[in-house]
Amino acid sequence: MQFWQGLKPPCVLGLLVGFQLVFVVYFSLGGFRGLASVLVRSVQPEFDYLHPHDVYTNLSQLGALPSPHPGTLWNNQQEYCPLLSPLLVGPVSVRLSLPPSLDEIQRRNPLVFLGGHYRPPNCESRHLTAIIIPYRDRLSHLRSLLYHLHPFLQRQQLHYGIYIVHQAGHSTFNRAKLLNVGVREALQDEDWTCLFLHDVDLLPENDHNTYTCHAQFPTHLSVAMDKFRYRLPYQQYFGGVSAVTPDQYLRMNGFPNEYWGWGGEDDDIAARVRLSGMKIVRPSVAVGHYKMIKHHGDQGNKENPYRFNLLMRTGRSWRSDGLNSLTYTLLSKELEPLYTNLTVSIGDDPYRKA
Ligand code: UD2
Ligand code: MN
Repeated sequence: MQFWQGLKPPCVLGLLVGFQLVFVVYFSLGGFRGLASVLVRSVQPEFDYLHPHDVYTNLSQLGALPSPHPGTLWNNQQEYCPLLSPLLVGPVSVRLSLPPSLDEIQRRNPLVFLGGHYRPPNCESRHLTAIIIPYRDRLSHLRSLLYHLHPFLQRQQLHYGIYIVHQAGHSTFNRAKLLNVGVREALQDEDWTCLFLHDVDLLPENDHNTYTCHAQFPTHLSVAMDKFRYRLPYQQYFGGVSAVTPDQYLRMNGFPNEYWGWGGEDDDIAARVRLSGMKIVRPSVAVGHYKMIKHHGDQGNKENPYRFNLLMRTGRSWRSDGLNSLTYTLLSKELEPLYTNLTVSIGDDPYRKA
């Protein structure tokens, strides 16, 4: 006998209505995914993005500390900085228009020394992070980023340096190749333990999103951007801001050199992570908030029409196209007050129509 044969009609009706209710609730929560996200959200940290702090909060404390010269250590036996910086404030406000002048930014950051380097004045940082920014002709974005990033990184008590890799000339832009150049040049300066690959137009909104590396796996940090309504656009997405250790970088043979123009290179890098036996790790969506300064496409960075063909080849080409096939000419290296400027000639797009 089936169990419902023993039930009276009102009970059967009650059961049916009950099931219906469960389904309505289930779908209104967006099925399993929605339900999971509701449950997961409750254990993630909550941040109040409606009331952000000024991005220079807590920095006067650093300036007030006696330091013989900005950027030099008090003594050679300093203690390590705490695991979690006591200076963090969570969400910070982002200034998207009218960035201050470079002189003004320099005045606001008295402890940053030549080349855009910084070390905490009162403790030894646990992390040595190089920020590498592929760049051409985006001065107002660069000023916004420098104004925002210097105090942001100082509050995280990092030993850091900012590198602008400036593509000389007017040939098609090549973001991934510039990143390769930046890594190679930065590692000649210091034994950086973490290499950040950073778009010039992305401003982090939460200083708990620390600019440090995962010991085993490459990290993707810009997981929740205003332009994608604060969601990850797709699972393998690796664009915007990401980070690798020098070991991870070597293991994946760096980045491709063959992507000229907009698009595809970030997916190629994500594929290299997988092909070299690693995976992508990410901070939580609650922490990885970014704002992108609005912009149009650049003259010399048109959509790369070959990107899908190139992506199909990555499985075969990643071992031969990358760090081990990189060629370029360093035209100049200038230690500016807020960053190191590397001007490089990286050659020409072979497919560019004359
Ligand atoms: C997306 C990705 C970016 C990259 C790109 C495709 C996000 C937030 N970012 O950016 O990481 O994968 O697609 O190539 O999804 N740049 C210059 N001058 C130029 C052209 C580019 O400085 O003339 C630099 C600059 O650092 C810029 C970056 O290259 O942020 C990426 O170029 P984009 O901002 O034009 O492309 P976008 O926003 O679609
Ligand atoms: Mn952009």
